[in-house]
Amino acid sequence: MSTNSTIRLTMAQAVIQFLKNQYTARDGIEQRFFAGCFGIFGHGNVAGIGQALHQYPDFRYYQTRNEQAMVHTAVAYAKHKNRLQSLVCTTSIGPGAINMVTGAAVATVNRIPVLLLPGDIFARRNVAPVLQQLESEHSQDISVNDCFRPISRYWDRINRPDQIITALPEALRVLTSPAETGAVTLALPQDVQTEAYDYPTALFAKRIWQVRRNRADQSALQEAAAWIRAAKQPLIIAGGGVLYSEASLSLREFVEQTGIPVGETMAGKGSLRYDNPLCLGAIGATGTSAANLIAKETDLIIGIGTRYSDFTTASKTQFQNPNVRFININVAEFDAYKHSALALVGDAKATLEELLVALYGYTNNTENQNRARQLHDAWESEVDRLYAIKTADSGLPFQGGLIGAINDHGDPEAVMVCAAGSLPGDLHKLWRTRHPRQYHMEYGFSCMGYEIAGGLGVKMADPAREVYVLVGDGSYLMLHTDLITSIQEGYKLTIVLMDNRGYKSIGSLSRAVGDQGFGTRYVYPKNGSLPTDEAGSDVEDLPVDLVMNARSLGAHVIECQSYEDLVQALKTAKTIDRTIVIYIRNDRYLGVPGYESWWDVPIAEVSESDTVKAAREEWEENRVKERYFL
Ligand SMILES: Cc1ncc(C[n+]2csc(CCOP(=O)(O)OP(=O)(O)O)c2C)c(N)n1
Ligand SMILES: [Mg+2]
Repeated sequence: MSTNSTIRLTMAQAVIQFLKNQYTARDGIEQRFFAGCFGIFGHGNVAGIGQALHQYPDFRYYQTRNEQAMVHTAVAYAKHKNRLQSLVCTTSIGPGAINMVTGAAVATVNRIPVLLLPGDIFARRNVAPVLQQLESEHSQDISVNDCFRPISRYWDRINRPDQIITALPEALRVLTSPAETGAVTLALPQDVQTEAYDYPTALFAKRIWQVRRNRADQSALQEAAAWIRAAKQPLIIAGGGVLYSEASLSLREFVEQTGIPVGETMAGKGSLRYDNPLCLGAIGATGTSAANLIAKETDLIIGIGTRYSDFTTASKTQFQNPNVRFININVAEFDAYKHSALALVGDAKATLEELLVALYGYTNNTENQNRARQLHDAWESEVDRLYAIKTADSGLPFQGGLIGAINDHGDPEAVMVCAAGSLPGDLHKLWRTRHPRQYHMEYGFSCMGYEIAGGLGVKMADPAREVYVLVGDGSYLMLHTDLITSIQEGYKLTIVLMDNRGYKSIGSLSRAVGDQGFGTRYVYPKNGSLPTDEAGSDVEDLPVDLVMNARSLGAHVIECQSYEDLVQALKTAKTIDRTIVIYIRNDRYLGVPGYESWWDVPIAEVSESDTVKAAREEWEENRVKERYFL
């Protein structure tokens, strides 16, 4: 083939041909980057990307029921693949396109690669306004797809077919960059998708994007080693970067050799096995007593692959040692420099291994190690205590106990998927993580509705594992319809649906801010207003039947009343080969407590309510503990 040979394709055909030939490689292991394309067709893509997908069946097309859901599926797929593989999402224009906005933010906030191809209004303009077009009196260069700009790591609108020749490689550079990745949006005008162009054949050659393990600067590494040697009580915070970098074994070795204990963020949970004696488990607002007590005292935090969200830092109150300082290992300079840290800008695995060499002969003192081990053991007893509580005073099952049932009786090699509600906090504390891929929590955006769609993405990424989706009734009601896709494509999910008739999480938060759970119960209004928790059981439940709902979508459904029923249902689930929904009601009020931590949710400064006034006073006392790390 001559170097200047060309091939005549529509822009959409060229996009799919290009995407088919993109690969990533890390540590010599190569994989196709895109496993296919999810989508819903409308006039904005059916004749363009839709036609191209039909023409190239080797680039698999998947249906979804909801555009937001398919982006969750793509995010979960890419997260489970440690960002080395992903999925593409195509939509029509207008509402179909911006239904992806929430999913795009999930991707970008969590730093997960997904490629979004929303259809766009005619570049040619003569027939405007087209169906679903947002008109603007001050510019014709505006469409609803501009909403994707702030939530995309790369955004482009392709107004001529030849523009993809430079746009697609940029899109892939960003998607495969561990430091820059997130949602990438290429808005594809409906007319341009169908226009033909003589594309250079070289555009469609196989491309391998090397995901390099960049190293930190040598002098920074030596300085970090000196800081660690000088520290009185160092603590590691393991974030999602540990998992994406596949650094768990290197972290274990680092911990075994240095004796420095580890707290885990929501994204980093599973970095160490729960029973490693120096694994202190969850850290921060949803953390364990073990991690949080040491976090209060530590004078040196080694943050690995963490963004330091307010849940991790307990709204900047968790680290109370006046001399505390930070060493941050991170691929992204932005995160590495947080909290005035000594920045080790580099890959977690490579940097940890080099730091360990620089620390030759060092070990954390025995007193620190013993204290960490004792706190670890005490925490495990606390988990045992909570796992043993099967029912609340109401007679309904207790969520903490139900989590124990799934952890004890579910498949230990399975993946647990969750995102929002009261479950994430309980799971962060209580879930005993046995392998690095087991705890799949979307807590960067904590987006209700991620659970089932995300579970599908995980199952597609790792079909050999059982996938347990833990979902509250609120999240389920918001977005559950891709349960159908899991059945259509034969990807079995075991969905445990925890029904507490509303928002247990926000109900409890509402009571804590003095508002009696207002607006968080699924009940009929009474005297013109929605009853609060003060109404107790004097309420009328809504006639919603989630069991029938799940069954109507094709799921195998088991309804449970008790802890024992759930254990039995989990056993049955293993023998069923299609998506199964295990439905269980549970108590709204009995919660897993907090441990040595706080979260800043500001309370009304003036109010007529005594409970709000009291909550404000308590808030003011805690607020003063918030620190700057300068
Ligand atoms: C899309 C979205 N909307 C609103 C919220 C705020 N929010 C967080 S948890 C929650 C309630 C979740 O209810 P449910 O799924 O039943 O879980 P529960 O709190 O009862 O455990 C709400 C409304 C959110 N996280 N995501
Ligand atoms: Mg609920």
